[in-house]
Amino acid sequence: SALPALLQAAPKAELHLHIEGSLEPELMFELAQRNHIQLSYPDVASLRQAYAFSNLQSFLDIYYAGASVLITAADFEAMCWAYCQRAAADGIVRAELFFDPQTHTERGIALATVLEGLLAGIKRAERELGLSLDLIPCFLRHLSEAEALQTLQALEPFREQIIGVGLDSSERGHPPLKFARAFAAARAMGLHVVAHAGEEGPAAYIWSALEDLGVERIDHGVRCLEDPDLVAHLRQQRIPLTVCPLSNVKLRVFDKLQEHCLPRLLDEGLMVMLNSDDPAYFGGYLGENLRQCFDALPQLGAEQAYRLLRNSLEASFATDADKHTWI
Ligand code: ES4
Ligand code: ZN
Repeated sequence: SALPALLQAAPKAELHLHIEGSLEPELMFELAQRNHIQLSYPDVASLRQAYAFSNLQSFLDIYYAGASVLITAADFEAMCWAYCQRAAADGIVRAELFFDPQTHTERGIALATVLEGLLAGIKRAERELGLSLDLIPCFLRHLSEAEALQTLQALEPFREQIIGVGLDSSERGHPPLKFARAFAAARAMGLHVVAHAGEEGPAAYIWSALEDLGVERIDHGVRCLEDPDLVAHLRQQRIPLTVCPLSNVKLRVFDKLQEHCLPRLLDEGLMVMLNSDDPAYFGGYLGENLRQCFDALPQLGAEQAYRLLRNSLEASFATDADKHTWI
């Protein structure tokens, strides 16, 4: 089909991208060497071989170990700039980048260092690539709500450098309700709020993210299909679901792309779009997600392509003025 070539060039937004998940093995080894950090794998090839995951947790263990090579602002800048170049090559005009402050502060890296580096990468990409970029720090849900509240407090001096907060990491056993007060505090600061829900966790966690946290978008959300009342609610309220097909296959949410529920989500009239999640770990950036989905899923055609791309721009937290230049 000629569709993928057209899709590649069309303007689009990426709304579910963990910047630490864009750290390619080559850069990881370069930073490890420069910072005198010993990785658990001898080289790029053996590290890549370890990227065979059985579930979310088996990925997270390797992903947090990989992030340990990030020490200086220049390290964060290099990672961010590398992602932005890949994004621009895929026709991305707008990206909202997740990062995990606690992964770094727990290792003794100052939040100011993390932000200095990421913002330097962002400024360069805005200037040299014309991208529109913003940052969304996420709370780690395997840690306590008290730690999330401390993180939010640490972010207060950087309020103007972020547009929202999210919730990520191990989903099962950590329902959204656990973070109700942290999210209420974030909303009181005027921040946008999103949360991972219904990736490995049940549809009830999607309800809880909406009702207990007040989120504006659901990250993943693919398990909503298990609850018809929830599907009706998501459709009526036009709540965006930031779907990540290659991630879902790598983490065994679906056995293969041919079995992914994306066509059904679209048929149900839901506000879905494609995202790469952790592209360095899951086998491809946004363009690759689009290509592989349109190859594997014959139910997808031009109509669905248009909706996915339009939804991505519409569901973004960009200003209406910016959205109008893209849509
Ligand atoms: C993540 Cl795929 C996914 N799910 C939950 N938390 C995450 N952090 C980075 N990638
Ligand atoms: Zn994610």
